[in-house]
Amino acid sequence: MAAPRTVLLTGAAGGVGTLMRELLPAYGYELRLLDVAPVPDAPQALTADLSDRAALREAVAGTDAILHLAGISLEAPFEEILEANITGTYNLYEAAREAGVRRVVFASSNHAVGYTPWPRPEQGLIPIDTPRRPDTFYGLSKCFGEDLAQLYWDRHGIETVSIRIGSCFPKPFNVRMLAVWMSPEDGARLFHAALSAPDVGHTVVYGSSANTRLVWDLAPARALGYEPEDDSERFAAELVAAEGEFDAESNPDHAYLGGGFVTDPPLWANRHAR
Ligand code: NAI
Ligand code: 15L
Repeated sequence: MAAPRTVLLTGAAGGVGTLMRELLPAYGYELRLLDVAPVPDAPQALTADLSDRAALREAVAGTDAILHLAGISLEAPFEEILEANITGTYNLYEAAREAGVRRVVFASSNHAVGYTPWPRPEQGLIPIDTPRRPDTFYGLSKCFGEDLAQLYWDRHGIETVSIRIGSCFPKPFNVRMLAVWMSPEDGARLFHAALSAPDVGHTVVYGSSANTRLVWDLAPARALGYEPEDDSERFAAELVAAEGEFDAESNPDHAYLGGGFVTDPPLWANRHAR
């Protein structure tokens, strides 16, 4: 596959979308933007819902690849997740199939495997083929997205890299995130690798920086050519001072990979809305 140039960025108004609008053009991409919300300072962006199939057909026409970030990014009632994340992702793949788009990068999430117990040091890193254990309807929708990607590769030859993103924000904001944080710059490196690596079929990877406290295997991401340069450890002293050390034995928020999504997803959703 020739390196993609024109990339449809869905979810362009969101947190990661805003960061990638700034960072990805330096890799040579021309971004076409789509979001149900207006994208600030981007009058050319398409304002459309993932339920609008005609708008998706227009959005994908002439693009080389899709970076699919749009959707509900926290826990929500099942009907809302169904419409935005499940049916919406299906609609987008159908538009890609009809238009002949050959590569998708799908923003999956650690919450597809959120019920994985936090590994003790002697257990080693969580492998990419660990059984899926979604922690929420949100995590379940990411499992669906990964399976949809597999189907569209096997049946239609559309390649996807599904990235189980940890926490992609300018800074980690709790001690759990010290393990799973992906700096925006490493996020751009990983999205670029996922967009440009040859012959990915459907590949699932974890997405984070090379954190000192890493709990999962970054080898599948590195195999795409991803070379992370950041480590969350520079934020550790401040976060540990505020919150205490990470404690998988006695803090229920630290018992599973999915953190607070496992213990209290509605509370997490509210607390996290920012
Ligand atoms: P966000 O909530 O800030 O942005 C999502 C964007 O999608 C919003 O701008 C929203 O308007 C748009 N959107 C929602 N429903 C839509 C629909 N039906 N049609 C069109 N647009 C719609 O989320 P964030 O943090 O930017 O995450 C981006 C993607 O990465 C999401 O799919 C999320 O699940 C995934 N992800 C993010 C992580 C993170 O740490 N930020 C971690 C793991 C996964
Ligand atoms: C996610 O999937 C969410 O979209 C994001 O907002 C973070 O909460 C992240 O996971 C996380 O686990 O920290």
